[in-house]
Amino acid sequence: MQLEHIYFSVRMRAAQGGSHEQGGKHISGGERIVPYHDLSPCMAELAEKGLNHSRGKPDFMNIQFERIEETVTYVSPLPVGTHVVSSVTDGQATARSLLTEAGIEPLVIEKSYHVISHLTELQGALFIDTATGQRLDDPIKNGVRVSRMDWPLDDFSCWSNEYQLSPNIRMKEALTLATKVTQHPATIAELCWSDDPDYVTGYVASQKFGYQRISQLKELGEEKGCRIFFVDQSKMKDLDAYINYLTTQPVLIRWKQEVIADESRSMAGRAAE
Ligand code: PML
Ligand code: MG
Repeated sequence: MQLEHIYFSVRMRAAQGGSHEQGGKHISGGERIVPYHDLSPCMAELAEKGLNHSRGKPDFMNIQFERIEETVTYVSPLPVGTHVVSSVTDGQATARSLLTEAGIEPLVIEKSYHVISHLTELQGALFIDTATGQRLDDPIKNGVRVSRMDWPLDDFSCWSNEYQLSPNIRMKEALTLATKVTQHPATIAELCWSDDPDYVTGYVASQKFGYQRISQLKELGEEKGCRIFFVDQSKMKDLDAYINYLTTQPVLIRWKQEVIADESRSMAGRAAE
């Protein structure tokens, strides 16, 4: 087999007090898509990520890889905007106004905040129906974990350099996920902030306005995170098909290609002058 054309999905999850299935506390997770020759460094990086985490030291870790059979889709990263706010209250007001701009009814937004206020822990994403404000994913399962997405570091570094953004790996991972999730027409918006106690920046993402970072969405030290997908059920075949897209469709973010395409377009334009 020609290994250089084959991609592997690599996943890590770490917990404390036993595995996630045994009710352990979620510490860290990671998702990568790499060719065969990068499997070893990739697994070492993911192990390091899980072993040194602000949520605590894990006593359970699972790292697995599997060959991807599905065709990989290449997607440009969502455009990024930043809102610097002076308090959590301001940040949450900004989040609510962005969700409204994405087309979510205020009552649905309030219902979603009500749902998250009653959660103790969420490992994956929670789905809120944009028509009713009701939770759509199975509450027993503690959220749906989006899988099979990555943004190769060299391409991300060129992108962050071009936009003069600090090459923050956490943003790379979150923007990768948000780009994959909002590619699906049923995802009207995503609202997220971290479960890491030392990280207070969060975001609202949507195809309408891209990835809008908000500098503070929770208090420092808070370990309760949030990831909500606002979904329009009329734009999906059924919930299983939507979950199948989120968990199995491999998506790689690629920005440079866009530049190359733009450059060749402008060169073609110049040649035509
Ligand atoms: C996470 O840590 O899981 C989510 C991080 C969200 C914000 C990332 C950013 O800085 O843009
Ligand atoms: Mg986290």
